[in-house]
Amino acid sequence: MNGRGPATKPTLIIKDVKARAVMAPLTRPITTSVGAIPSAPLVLIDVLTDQGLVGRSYIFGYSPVTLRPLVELIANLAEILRGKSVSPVERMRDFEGAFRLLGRQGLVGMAISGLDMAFWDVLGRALGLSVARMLGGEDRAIPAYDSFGVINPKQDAKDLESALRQGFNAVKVKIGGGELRRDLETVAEIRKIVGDETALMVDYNQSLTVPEAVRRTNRLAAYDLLWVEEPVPAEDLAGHAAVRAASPVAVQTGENWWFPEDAARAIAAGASDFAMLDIMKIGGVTGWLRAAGQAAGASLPVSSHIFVEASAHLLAVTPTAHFLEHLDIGSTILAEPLKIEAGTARPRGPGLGLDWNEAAVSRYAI
Ligand code: SMN
Ligand code: MG
Repeated sequence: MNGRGPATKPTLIIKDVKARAVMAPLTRPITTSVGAIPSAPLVLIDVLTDQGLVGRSYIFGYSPVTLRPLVELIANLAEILRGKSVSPVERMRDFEGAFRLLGRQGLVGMAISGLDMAFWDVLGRALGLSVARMLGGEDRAIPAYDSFGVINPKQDAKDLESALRQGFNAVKVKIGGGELRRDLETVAEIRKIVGDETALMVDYNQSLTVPEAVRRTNRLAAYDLLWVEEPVPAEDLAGHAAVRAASPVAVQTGENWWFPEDAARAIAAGASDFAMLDIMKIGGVTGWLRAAGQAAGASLPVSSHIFVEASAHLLAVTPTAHFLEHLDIGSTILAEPLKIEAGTARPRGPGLGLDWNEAAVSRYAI
């Protein structure tokens, strides 16, 4: 105290927002029953503040066709952000107002979430704290599972074995796109390779109908699966609830919930035994906190979807935190990729801990 009351940090003001697109090589290509992603279409966001501090985040466009529109959308959003304070809750309120008529699903929601992440990042940097610590948590180790695409267990056995050697005691694979017989062969082979002590999850990426999902999960249950993920289209909440009622395997969904309102609808529909939050679709850090509160209220264990660096901070403060999904989309353009130690990931600050490897960013720029 100096007689003038407690010292307060000056409010950070948004000076400008920069967005750049890259096609980042993947350390492991993403293959699913409904299509493959050979390299990662990313948009890198830099929020420049009046005090020289920069907030950073990246978002994942799934397809390269989204990159140019996302860069332009974020540049246009800069118009309504310049001169405003870096106050994520207030800026979320502005975004809700600005897009009340249009709605926020899709590219708009991705841009909003990315900006929100960058706001929290720069607040953490200003305080010299990781986002996990700024939110009242610790930089604690979060259990992670290694997430594979569609694999051929015979050819890819060495990758599964290397995951176990790295300390992972949980793995997920994507299946579907063929007959049940193939799923059974794949899962049987993987169970043999990883042993009985490793948690095993499967992801259908929305590719089945309800009756087919019920048929397949009843046969796959013999392999002791921790969850079956998105067996039917993500927006079919009644369908997920129906699978859940008839499946001996617990159902995981949530990576396609848009903003906390979708989480509320899915939980009310009884669509899932777990919740998998995607920080880019759930509304950034602000949206995640609101959805995590709902999941905790409904006793649903929460896992993350991609975005390993940012998600580690949020899982550290999620009351029912379950697993971090280890699926790397950004390490090739980051100065310091997230480390996995003994099958766990630890949030790293300051902020979200994202710094660009500018040489790599230039190399992969589009
Ligand atoms: C996924 C991840 C990244 C791209 C597409 C799909 C996914 C998962 O469903 O759960 O890993
Ligand atoms: Mg999935």
